[in-house]
Amino acid sequence: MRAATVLAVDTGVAEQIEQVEPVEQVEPVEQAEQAEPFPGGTDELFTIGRDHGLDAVGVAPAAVLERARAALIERRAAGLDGGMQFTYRNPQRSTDPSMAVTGARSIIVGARSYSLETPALPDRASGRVARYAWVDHYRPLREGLWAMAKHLRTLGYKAVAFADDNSIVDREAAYLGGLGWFGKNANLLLPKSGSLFVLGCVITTAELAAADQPMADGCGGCRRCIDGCPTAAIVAPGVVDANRCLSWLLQKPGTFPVAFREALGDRIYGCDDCQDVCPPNNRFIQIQRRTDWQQPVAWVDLVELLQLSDREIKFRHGSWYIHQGEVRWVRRNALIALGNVGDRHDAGTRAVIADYLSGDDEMLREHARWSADRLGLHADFGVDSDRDAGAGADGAGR
Ligand code: B12
Ligand code: SF4
Ligand code: SF4
Repeated sequence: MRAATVLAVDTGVAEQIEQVEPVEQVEPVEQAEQAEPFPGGTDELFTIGRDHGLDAVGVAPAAVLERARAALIERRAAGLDGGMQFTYRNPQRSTDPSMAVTGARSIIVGARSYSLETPALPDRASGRVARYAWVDHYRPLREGLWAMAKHLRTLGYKAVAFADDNSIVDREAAYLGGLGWFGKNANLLLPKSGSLFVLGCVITTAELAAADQPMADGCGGCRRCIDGCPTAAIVAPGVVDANRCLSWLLQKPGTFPVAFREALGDRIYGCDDCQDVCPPNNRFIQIQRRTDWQQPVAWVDLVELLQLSDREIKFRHGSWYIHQGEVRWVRRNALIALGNVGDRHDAGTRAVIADYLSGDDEMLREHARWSADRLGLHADFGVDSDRDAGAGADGAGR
């Protein structure tokens, strides 16, 4: 790999006080294409990205992401997509940078650490939030990407930043840009830093020197993520079956599969198990951030969450992906988690389950019946002790 294309990630604790300004929404604009070769190297550009909070930057050519395209098509045909849309909706589009930016020549890829100090587990029944969602890390990531894009625009190039957007498959772009290797858990791992990074890119008409080759595999004989996944969702190295992946099942609309409800444990948003067991994530000191712009939300009081109004849930958890903004999916997840980790003697827990058992949403009533049964409260509430009874209660498989 060309040394100049990747900024080495600092392996020491780089405490950074983040002063994040609101991200300026810059609409893609049609600009005259700059035909001249990019002046100078990429150093100045990368420095801009780093100064704006990116931990690693690289360049991939703006060719079609052939491997990702084939994987999307094959996995959808095999049913491994589990009904996801995202990049699966239109694989031709999400793997072709020139459909995002006409005349694209390069993809500048960027990574930003989302490692934070872990807040203590509260003493009340709490739902667990995956690390990447403790604060909105995409906002500062986009800010760093847009800083580079704006610089390119001042030089006359087209440049648009994307992060967690269905326009482009981020991990494959980052891999081709030399930022890291694909772990067996399908996450991209950065050397000496692990996988706790969000990824994004700038697609530009500027012709930049790309990584000569992707990074070599760093997993070796390890397979801890495969063995550590609570639902056996990693069906082959680098291949996740979304039908079994708790991270997707928590986002997917419909009835939560009964077979995976106990395995869900206390999770209400995202799942970190295949990263928590990963040696590089534990071996290396992470780039820890201080988040002055947002208080990390790692735990959510389940009884309180189940009592909030729609508006309050959206206000508190607005950065979560909630299918079509319907907060009943958040409540569904919270009911299962409460069934798994709640205290059957707690008055608040009993009251909230009783409320949902008599609510007007049959999908939520069914999940409340499951929780009551799981907590051994079926006799108290007069519900059948049959946790399989609710499968397919409402709205599955959309
Ligand atoms: C859909 C999606 C999901 C889905 C499906 C995940 C998946 N594995 O595809 C769900 C909802 C389950 C999900 C979960 C998570 N996601 Co997600 N997700 C996406 C999204 C929107 C698209 C991903 C995609 O297109 N996948 C399609 C398939 C085909 O890609 P793939 O599995 O990566 O397949 C590649 C490998 O198999 C590899 N490959 C091919 N042959 C071989 C052989 C070997 C041996 C190996 C190892 C690999 C390999 O090539 C394939 C093509 O690139 C991206 C954002 C984006 N726009 O790209 C974020 C993204 C991938 N997610 C991200 C994160 C953080 C997560 C979670 C960690 C969140 C959480 N804690 O719950 C989990 C991780 C779950 C996991 N083990 O993958 C980050 C990943 C950051 C990183 N360092 O890798 C991304 C990039 C978002 C971002 N912009 O930062 N996600
Ligand atoms: S996110 Fe959780 S369920 Fe999905 S593959 Fe990783 S460990 Fe398994
Ligand atoms: S747990 Fe092991 S096999 Fe899985 S991604 Fe980490 S290093 Fe690779």
